[in-house]
Amino acid sequence: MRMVFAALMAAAALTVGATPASAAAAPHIDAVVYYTIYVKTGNVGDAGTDADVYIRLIGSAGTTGYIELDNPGDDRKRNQIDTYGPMPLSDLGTLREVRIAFEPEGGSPDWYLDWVKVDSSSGRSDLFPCYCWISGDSNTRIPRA
Ligand SMILES: [Ca+2]
Ligand SMILES: [Ca+2]
Repeated sequence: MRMVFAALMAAAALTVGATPASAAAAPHIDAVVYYTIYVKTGNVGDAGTDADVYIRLIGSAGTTGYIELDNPGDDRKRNQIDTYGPMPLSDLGTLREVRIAFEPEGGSPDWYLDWVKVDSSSGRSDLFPCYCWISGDSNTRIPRA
């Protein structure tokens, strides 16, 4: 497992090094990357929710805490895409997965999540497909496509 991990890290380093935006950037220490998170609620009956939702981004170079996904107005209505950010974070490297922490609220709290997409100012766009119901006090792991 260690060797596999080392190989993945080496591949990630090569990928980062080959990215024009990264090559053009000044010193990489304390580099800030802006992340935009898109969340698509499914188009099936009762897909929407008033639950509290938090996301954690897990990358090869860092992991965030749980970030609340709450815009002004009604989030996570049926067939709606909610956009959060852009938010400045330290560079997470290659995103591996996201975690969705869920706290039920309101009527019909179960949520049908189609997918999460994360774009970054370093030029990456990563998709995390779920196509699943999220319910109860839960923490759901969604690997990158
Ligand atoms: Ca619902
Ligand atoms: Ca809201």
